[in-house]
Amino acid sequence: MDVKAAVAFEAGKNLSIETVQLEGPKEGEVLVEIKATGVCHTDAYTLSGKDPEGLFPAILGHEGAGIVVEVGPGVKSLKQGDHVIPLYIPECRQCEYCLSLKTNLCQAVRATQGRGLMPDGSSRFSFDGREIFHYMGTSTFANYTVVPEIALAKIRKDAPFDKVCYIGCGVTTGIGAVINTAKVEPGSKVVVFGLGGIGLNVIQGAKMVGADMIIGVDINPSKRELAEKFGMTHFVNPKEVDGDIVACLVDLTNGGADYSFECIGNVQVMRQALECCHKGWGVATIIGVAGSGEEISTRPFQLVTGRVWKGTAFGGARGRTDVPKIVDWYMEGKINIDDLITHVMPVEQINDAFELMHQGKSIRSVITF
Ligand code: NAD
Ligand code: AHE
Ligand code: ZN
Repeated sequence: MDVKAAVAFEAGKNLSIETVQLEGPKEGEVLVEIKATGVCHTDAYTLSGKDPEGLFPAILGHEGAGIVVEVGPGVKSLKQGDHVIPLYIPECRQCEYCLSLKTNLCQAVRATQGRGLMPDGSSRFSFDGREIFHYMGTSTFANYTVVPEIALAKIRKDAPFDKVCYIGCGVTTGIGAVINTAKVEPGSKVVVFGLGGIGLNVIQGAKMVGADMIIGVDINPSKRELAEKFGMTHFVNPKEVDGDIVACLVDLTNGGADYSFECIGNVQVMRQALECCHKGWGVATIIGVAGSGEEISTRPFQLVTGRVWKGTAFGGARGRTDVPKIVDWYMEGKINIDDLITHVMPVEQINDAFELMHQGKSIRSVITF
């Protein structure tokens, strides 16, 4: 079938709106009509050429929501008309990783997904007879996409697509990092580096679990107001700190953070996130994604003396199980998504969404089809 898609032909170039061809779903696959998709910084990261797994030409996008149009042979858990959120981390409930209950990193289709292909090793997308790669197994920058059954969370039908698409990445990543990965306790002192689409959801999660002090750190002072609305109690702009930012944060927390979160993708800040933690118990959770070849470093003494560095993908959430529950939280008014969606635009304007992100003017832009 013909599909409207924003195609990334080359790293560093604007996306191009094209009519591409999409083959129907094969064994275990599902054709989904994408109704809305968010634009996450990770899409920009891959488009920039810094992602070692970045492939071109590709259809990016991993924060979508839509409706099942057709199911392939063998699909049992979904039917035409179901509302779904595609998952860049599937949940097969059968692999060693799923069965361990120690991680959400289902590996059932990870190898082919990382090569921009469906589990059978081929692509469903093409343009002028040339193969186009899938992205993160989701490719939501198209009005139709094909996704493995295990990579779809079925959600309630009354949830608005242009809001709950954000649960496909940013909301779940931020709130999940607090609840599932760091397991922040009530009364904690929390430092959040980067107050964008992820960091504000970390703040929202920290407030939900009853953190006492929630310090937001960002070089863009315009992020302050919204962060305060979501529960930030103190704001630190590193550009306005005289001297060392780590010393400033240790001082402000009276000994260090119980929990810190890096939501930028900057390896120097990842070090600050660890070193601002409290001696003996502080835990720094890395959420940001850093470019190919970049590395983190610290004095091992930081770890010897009890600080912990950990990381999280999709907030440790098991998508098919957890995403429908987070959609319920939104529908019940327990979490705020609306105020984080600062821009909504048709797919024809998708490059503006990337521009707004780079200029620090948006939190989340949502693309509608
Ligand atoms: P964003 O662009 O919306 O937000 C980034 C924020 O960081 C901005 O407010 C910016 O002003 C701030 N910032 C930049 N440099 C800074 C610095 N040196 N010190 C302090 N603040 C600084 O991006 P986002 O969509 O929130 O994504 C954030 C990061 O999280 C990206 O690296 C993205 O790839 C990653 N991410 C990871 C996961 C995961 O599962 N681990 C999921 C989603 C996004
Ligand atoms: N291809 C990248 C990996 C980037 C990465 O870490 N992605 C996160 C999700 S970011 C969503 O916005 C993730 O889920 N990681 C686990 C995984 O298996 O990819 C690189 O740097 O190589
Ligand atoms: Zn994302």
